Amino acid sequence: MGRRNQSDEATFTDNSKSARKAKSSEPGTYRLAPHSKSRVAYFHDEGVGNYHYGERHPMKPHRLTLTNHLVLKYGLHKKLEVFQPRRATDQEITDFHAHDYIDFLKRVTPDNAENFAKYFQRFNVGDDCPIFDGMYDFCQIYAGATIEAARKLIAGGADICINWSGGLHHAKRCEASGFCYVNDIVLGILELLRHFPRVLYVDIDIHHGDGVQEAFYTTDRVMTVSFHKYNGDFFPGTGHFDEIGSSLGKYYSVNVPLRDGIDDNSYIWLFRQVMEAVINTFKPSAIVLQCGADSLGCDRLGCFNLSIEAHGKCVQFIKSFGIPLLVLGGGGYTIRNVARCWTYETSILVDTELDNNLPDNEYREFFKPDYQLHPHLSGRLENQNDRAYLTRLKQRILEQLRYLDGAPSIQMQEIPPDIQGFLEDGEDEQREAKEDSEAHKDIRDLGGQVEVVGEWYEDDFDNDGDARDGESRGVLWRGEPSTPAESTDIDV
Ligand code: V1D
Ligand code: CA
Repeated sequence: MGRRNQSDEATFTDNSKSARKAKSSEPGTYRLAPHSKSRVAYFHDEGVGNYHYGERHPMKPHRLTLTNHLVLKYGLHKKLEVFQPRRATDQEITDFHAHDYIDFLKRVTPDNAENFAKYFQRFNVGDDCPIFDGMYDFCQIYAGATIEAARKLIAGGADICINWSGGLHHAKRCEASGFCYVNDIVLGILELLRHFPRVLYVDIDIHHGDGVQEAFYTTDRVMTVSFHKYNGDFFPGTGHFDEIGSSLGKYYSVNVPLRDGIDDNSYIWLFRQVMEAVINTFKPSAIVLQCGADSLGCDRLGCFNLSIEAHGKCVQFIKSFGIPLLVLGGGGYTIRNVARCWTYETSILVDTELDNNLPDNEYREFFKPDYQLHPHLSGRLENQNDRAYLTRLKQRILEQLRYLDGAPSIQMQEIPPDIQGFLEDGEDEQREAKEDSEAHKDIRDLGGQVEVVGEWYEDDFDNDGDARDGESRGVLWRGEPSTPAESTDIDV
């Protein structure tokens, strides 16, 4: 593309050295030779872009049609193995979600909604998560694609799998949230855990990846890292730096809280510093990357200043480690830029340069007036993340990772096949025993106060003064009924 400049090169180089370093003979751990081309599988359902959340709602599934259209018009399909995914079954979806919640999602429609009104609050449907025609079909489509993509990686059928319709990171076990109903990411990671000892989740959506963090808050087999805007108020209100995980999962949640207007160089620098350290410490055997495009400049809901090129460099950096990779969509509300961004990232994943002039296409009017792949998106907002803030943030994260390095739970050797099942009985017991012994430290015993590491409270990272809800974190979902009310059947 010829858009790279020298300062980019200086701040953000390819990571093939790390890829070589990361070579391992551990089962379920593959590394691509640094310079070989990846085999990339692309999961797209032709109908997924036809669902509508509602006229005034910012989430527009049509962006998926636009993205796929550009991918095809650029000829990228020739470098991809393209799959029409099958829908997720109820059984697959209830591997994470509560039966009564899924029963509700299946049965409620705009026409019968009034009969279900008493459940709206409980399952958090309403303005953010409206009931729309085909809502559950939509969920089955995007979740089915993520599950199939995870299975493709497990089978060794691809090095990288892409599902731009997935990445709905806010959905909880028994509750919709932030435009998300079914958490395909959690379902995909659960699938990956059947085979891969450790899964890293990375989230570059401008919103905190709360649903995924919460689902894996108490396990050391999944590390979650979210970069997001945080001021204690911005949706979903979580993602403070000191949310680090608990029990076996302590130190395995990493939060990178950012202020408005972060620019390309700052973001890329921080992303690279943090992710290189995370990957070298945690040594994931698979990576799931949520590529929410609301972190771009000029997003309808976002307030960062990133260009499409910078967003793509994060994808490039993760790819450069050569670890099996599942790439997902997420937020993104200026849909012409979402389509540009995810098309560009598809090209990065297949190592192909694209002309900055968009090819002729039926949706050309969406891309006026410039008709380019890389419109100018930055400079709209002042960068409120100064160098001192970013440097301290980086240091604190590296300190957290050092705790993880010394933690007895992070044994990097092979996990014997017979204990690879996720949260099987033995692990449950082990966790409970550890929880008992650490009960005095548990956030739930601190009346909503969050456990601190070292002295990290007394500075920049304690500037919100909010009372976070400790109850909502560290949730376990298997074999553990929630409240009696949540485990009753739906009755209309
Ligand atoms: F502006 C709107 C118009 C109609 C309906 C909803 C919105 C809207 C904008 N921002 N809703 C929000 C956020 N919700 C609130 C609520 C007000 N409170 C009481 C809560 O601020 C939700 C933003 C969701 C972002 C979703 C996501 O981008 O992270 C995403 N990732 O993957 C899929 C979606
Ligand atoms: Ca995020």
